Amino acid sequence: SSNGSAAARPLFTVSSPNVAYTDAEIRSKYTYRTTLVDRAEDGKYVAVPKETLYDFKVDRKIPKLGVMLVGLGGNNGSTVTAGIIANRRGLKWDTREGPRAANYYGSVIMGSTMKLGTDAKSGKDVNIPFHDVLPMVHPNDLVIGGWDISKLDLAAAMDRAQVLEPTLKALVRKEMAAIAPLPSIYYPDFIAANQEDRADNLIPGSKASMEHVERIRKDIRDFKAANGLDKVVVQWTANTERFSDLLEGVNDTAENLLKAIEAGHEEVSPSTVFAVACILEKTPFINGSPQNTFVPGAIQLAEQHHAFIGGDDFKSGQTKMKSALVDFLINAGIKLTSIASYNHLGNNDGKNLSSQKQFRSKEISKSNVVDDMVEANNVLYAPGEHPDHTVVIKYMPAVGDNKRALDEYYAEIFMGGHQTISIFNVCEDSLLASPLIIDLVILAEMMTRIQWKASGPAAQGDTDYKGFHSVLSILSYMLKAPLTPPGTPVINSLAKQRAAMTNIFRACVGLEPESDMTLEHKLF
Ligand code: NAI
Ligand code: DG6
Repeated sequence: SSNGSAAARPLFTVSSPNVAYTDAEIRSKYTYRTTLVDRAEDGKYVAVPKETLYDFKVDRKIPKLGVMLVGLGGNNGSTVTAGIIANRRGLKWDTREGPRAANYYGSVIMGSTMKLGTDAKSGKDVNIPFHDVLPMVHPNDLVIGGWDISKLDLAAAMDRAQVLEPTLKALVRKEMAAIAPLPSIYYPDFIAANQEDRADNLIPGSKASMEHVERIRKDIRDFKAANGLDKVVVQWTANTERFSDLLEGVNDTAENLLKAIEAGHEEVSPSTVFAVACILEKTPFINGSPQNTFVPGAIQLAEQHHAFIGGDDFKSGQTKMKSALVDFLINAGIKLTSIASYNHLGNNDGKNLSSQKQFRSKEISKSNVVDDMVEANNVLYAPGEHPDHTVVIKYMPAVGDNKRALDEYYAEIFMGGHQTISIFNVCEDSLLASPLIIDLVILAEMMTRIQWKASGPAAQGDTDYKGFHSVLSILSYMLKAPLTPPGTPVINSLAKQRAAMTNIFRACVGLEPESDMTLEHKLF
């Protein structure tokens, strides 16, 4: 097991008067440097550098962590579970292309590195695995469970998913067969009617109720106790639901939402009931689907309970490319004028999305992903101007989980010329989503162990450490429609999202943000 090893033997320590290590904690003093801008009456700007001092405190004890997936028996749920089992056991299997071995490719935490600094002797970059920057849980140590409205055990579920190689399935079959999803709540109006035939594992009741909330809370507590866990993170990877109507007096405040659940209001979705149960249980809850699970009342409830939430909608293939490519085009000064995004897929997700209301949820989350990049470039775009953007999804059973995504980016270049970029992206959807599920769990758990307080004049006498805001916008890199604390901006640019993650974690160990200035190689 990797449990505890990072705390005992970190790959690096920081030697600085601003950083202190104890067995239990890492404490750092960090100067956050920003720029405040004033606009004068003549339209000119005055930029003023600003420094804010923070103290960060990181709990070094790596907990025994459970992850409970809503939709455990789906393509993502069964694939990520088999993948973790295969990694834990270091499995190798045969394919028609030769032997393959378990890996965590596609996980930022497990598969990518960050620059720690410059080698004191050679001057070369020293890079470390992302996983080592803070004492994080290792995915091999996750205990997995969860709920599904379909009662198939995970061995049968992975057969139904048609994602993994038969040789790999044979190696994990026994362990997978021992995992059966807990019964779940099913309010038929929220997902496509074509899902009804798999709903055979249900908690009685077809509308929201406090009994449902309490049942889910008990499931979490029982799972924790049965597996001797310190903590649990819950993630929604169940079917995409339709949007809930936002109604005054129903889901606009925490109090009204709780009353609406008690009254069995028809606009409270299963995913919101799960979110409320997790918030009340102080268990981080992440929404991997596009629907508006986090109605204003749910966000307020999370804030009141200092519980962590994150969402929405895993950003796996087409959108991840989009949030990198559009960033590149617009920051290169190229005027993107339209994006046409088409895709077809044949898994159960595609089947559910063939229904209009569920497709609409996905269309919304896939469409708003370039707004901030466009708005930021006031040289290319006038206020309110934005590229045309269309999103099409078609259900094509034959291709199964092997999603095909075709994108055309059309841009205006120098002197009225045009650039057309056409992308054909083929991928096994669940093999892209599974590492994101892992990253989201590990990051969300890590955030439960980081505390901060203002230091210096900004502290204004407040000496208590506190957690980050309930809405974990640090998870944005993995999510298509990032949820941010109310009133704060949404960042879609993939590069900025990654920089936020790495630099916040670096700050926790007293390191400066990753800088690509490399003056040491330019000023000699
Ligand atoms: P899937 O349809 O194979 O799995 C969903 C599972 O949820 C099914 O087993 C279903 O029985 C279960 N379910 C439905 N309602 C439930 C409820 N109320 N409680 C418990 N279980 C329930 O879909 P897949 O491919 O695993 O995707 C899961 C979700 O993740 C979908 O909403 C999809 O849109 C979203 N997503 C997937 C991405 C990917 O790359 N695979 C990327 C972005 C989002
Ligand atoms: C087809 O759009 C089905 C969806 O569930 C996507 O596969 C999923 O949202 C991933 O989308 P993207 O845009 O991140 O590849």
